[in-house]
Amino acid sequence: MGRPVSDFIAREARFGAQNYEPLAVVLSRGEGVFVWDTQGNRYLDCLSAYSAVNQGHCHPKILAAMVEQAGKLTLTSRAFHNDQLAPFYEQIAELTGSHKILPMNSGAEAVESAIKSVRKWGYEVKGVPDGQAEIIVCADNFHGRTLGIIGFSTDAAAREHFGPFAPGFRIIPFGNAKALEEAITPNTVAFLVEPIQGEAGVIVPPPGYFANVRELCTAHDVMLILDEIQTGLGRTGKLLAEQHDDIEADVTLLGKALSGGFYPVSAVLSNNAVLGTLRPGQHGSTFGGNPLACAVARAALRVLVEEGMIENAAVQGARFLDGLRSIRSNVIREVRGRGLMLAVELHPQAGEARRYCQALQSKGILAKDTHGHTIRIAPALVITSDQVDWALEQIGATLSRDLS
Ligand code: IF1
Repeated sequence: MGRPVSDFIAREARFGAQNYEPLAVVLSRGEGVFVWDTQGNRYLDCLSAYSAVNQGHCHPKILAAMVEQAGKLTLTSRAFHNDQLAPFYEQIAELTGSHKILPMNSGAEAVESAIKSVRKWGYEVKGVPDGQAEIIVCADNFHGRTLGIIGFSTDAAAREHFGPFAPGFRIIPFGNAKALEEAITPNTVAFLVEPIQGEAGVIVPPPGYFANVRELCTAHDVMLILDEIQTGLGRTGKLLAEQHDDIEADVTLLGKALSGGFYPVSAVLSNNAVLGTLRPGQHGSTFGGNPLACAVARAALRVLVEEGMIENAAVQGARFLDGLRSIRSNVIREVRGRGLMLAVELHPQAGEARRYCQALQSKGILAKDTHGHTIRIAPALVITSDQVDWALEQIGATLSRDLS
């Protein structure tokens, strides 16, 4: 038995900025799909750190790579070369077919870096007049927390009293190709979009949407930037979510699971044209591309592929989705998702989804509510059939009761 949970929570509250409202659980250990709290209770983690631990908590091979590299060389800055960067580039290029790679740290930094790069491409290659570049984004987007990004958020909580914001963004509805066509102007340099909107509540666009988007972007010489920070690296049952639609983005953003949750590692991937416009001194990061990050990311990518996690996400995701859809409950409004990126939306009159997450916690499942009425379910991609079935039993038992 460790210290009481309330002790950690009260001490956090005393000094910490109150920008989160976590469930009342204090975790101290993780392994695979499971985490344990300070009291020794085990939970099936159905959030996976917002899909950063796709490979499962504390994957032994990623851990070994991290420990080995940490004892050799961790950070050189990009003022010098390091021996881990080239193999990191080669591995991503081989896996994804991309031609140029820019390593950063957080997801938001990858998004910011892509915005800078497509603007530069717009001015120097497409011929947009300087200062006039426009980027189209979607309503209910989530791309991170930096000033540039929140400026084009439509979520009041994310934006309110953080302005003024940068101009140059146009907001259209998600899943509507006609709206994209109408929003494109000669100054449009890019369309930035999530393949499945995560924070919005796991919104899967209508079939054919991305094929249309790809055609429009090609026809108008607009760079298609897919933010695969959450959907990428196996989460939806494919390496990249774009593969479900048989398309290729011009710019792909990776983060989160690129390190398996050990370390913040993100990357911008592109064709030669977009990242090819960057010259020395125009962009950078102290930690981006450091040897520790590169070694961790290489191991994280290797186990994802070698251990069949992407295929497992497709198989177990289908099992989970079927199981959720067969739960008979008057509180469930809709079940959505692809692969192991799943969500259960509750009827507004069922009460707050958070209450159901608390009830799930008492049954040994950690999940996160979003937008009041939706429970997100995204376990690590190493989950087994038995674990899926067990989770379905607990979720079924919880949602068959009306907690309102
Ligand atoms: C938080 C959501 C998930 C992302 C996409 C970029 C980023 C994210 C598609 C930025 C980050 C996180 C951050 C987390 C909540 C969370 C989230 F609920 F907001 F939507 F995952 F579901 N693009 N998503 O989802 O990456 O800079 O954080 O590394 O607490 O803000 P980051």
